[in-house]
Amino acid sequence: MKFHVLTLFPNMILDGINHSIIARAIANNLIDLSAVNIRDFSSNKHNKVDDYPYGGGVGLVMAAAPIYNAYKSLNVKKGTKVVYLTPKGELFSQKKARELAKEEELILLCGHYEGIDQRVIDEIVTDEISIGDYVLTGGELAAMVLIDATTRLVENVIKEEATANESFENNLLEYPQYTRPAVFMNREVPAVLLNGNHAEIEKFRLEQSIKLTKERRPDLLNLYENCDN
Ligand code: 6GU
Repeated sequence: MKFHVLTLFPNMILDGINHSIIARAIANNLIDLSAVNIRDFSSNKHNKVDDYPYGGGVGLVMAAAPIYNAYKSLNVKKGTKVVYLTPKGELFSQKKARELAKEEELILLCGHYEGIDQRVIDEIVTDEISIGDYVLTGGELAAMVLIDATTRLVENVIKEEATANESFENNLLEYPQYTRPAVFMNREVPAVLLNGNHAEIEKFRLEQSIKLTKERRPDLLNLYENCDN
């Protein structure tokens, strides 16, 4: 899977995400990451990419042409999704990450300032995604969140079992985990985890998941009860 990021801060993406599992996925050619600097496609002698909003108002708007030209330079196949990261977008989810992980190639457009000229959005963008109900200074961190969540679902990046049972996959939060030692600061590992009875362990973990979800995310629990687990 190939990610192309259109951004004014390519190094934020390249330095930010090239670590740990994502770095290994890149090294193993399971994903490819390129960051294109929108500023390189400005036709202005000062490399200006933003301007005052028509109609007035605070802040600057990113102009359409440099973004469009940066997009065209990628020369992607027809049908390639272009995701604009914006607080106005659809809320990102594990389901959306699963969907995007099936794509061969993906373009991520990061905005800054007060937004992007609507006409280039209408011309090239296929999906608008937000990562939560708060405002970031730009789309780069959101793009990195999307790349991270999507990459770990790409085949062979991590063991499939590792993504099957985790939080959100079945609308339950994950059960607590323990490792050695068996006693830490007078706190013991739950005895059921030490007895080797796998049916009992599974039952305990499901109970813990349901309890935690009930306390913290009752909205998810409704989804869990209404699906066939
Ligand atoms: Cl995708 N962009 C910005 N600028 N702020 C956000 C966001 C995206 N998602 C949540 N807040």
